Amino acid sequence: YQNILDAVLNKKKLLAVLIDPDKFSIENVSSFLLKVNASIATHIFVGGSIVNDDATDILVSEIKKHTSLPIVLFPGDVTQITNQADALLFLSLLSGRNSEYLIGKHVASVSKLRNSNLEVISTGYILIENGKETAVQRVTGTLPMSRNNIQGIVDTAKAGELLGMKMIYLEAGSGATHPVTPEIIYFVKQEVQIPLIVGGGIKSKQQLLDAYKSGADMVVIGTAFEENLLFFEALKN
Ligand code: 1GP
Repeated sequence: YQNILDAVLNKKKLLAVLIDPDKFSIENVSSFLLKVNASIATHIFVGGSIVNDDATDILVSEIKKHTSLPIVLFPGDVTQITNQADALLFLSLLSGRNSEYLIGKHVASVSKLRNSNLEVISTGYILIENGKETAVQRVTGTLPMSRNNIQGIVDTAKAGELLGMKMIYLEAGSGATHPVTPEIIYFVKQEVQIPLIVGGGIKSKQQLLDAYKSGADMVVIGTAFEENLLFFEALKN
């Protein structure tokens, strides 16, 4: 977390490459990580909405062999927590009203976290409508916030900060048709002092730059890299 705070303080923008254990095969780790290591990526996130029980543990152990970037868990469920990683986003789904994803899963994860070395980073997670139904929506049984409800999104982010959360994550959903708008990012950034993460549906350099310019401290990209390794090159300059 200190590493992220320092970057924010120095106005350095961060990029997390998301690896979903459900979509990624172990055989591809070394070649994929070669690309990641040579890119502008600063972090690796590992997680997904639906993942088999041991898949995260096995995948993170393999990733560690091929990179020195920090590996941060971005779990869809308690089963995705593994001590092999460096840190864990302790996500609370603030856009929904499903108590399981606000506090229930957190309580259930304590037996795993109590004796672990993972750095646990409390993160307010806000799902925003993007044009199609997302896996987060299906799995959590919650609705995203309307992209027109900017004040509602800003207030939700602020409530997370007031609750003591360390970061806010604005999520359009993996493979989103429309990423979170620059306007939403801008107004949330004006309101909260904690680091702001933005992800979901970012597929071009322009969209990445727009997110940064509007105030995102860290951007998360998964699908665009999964679909086209050349995207790493496109981001180089
Ligand atoms: C999803 O924000 C992340 O949780 C990344 O989304 O796969 O669309 O890049 P993409």
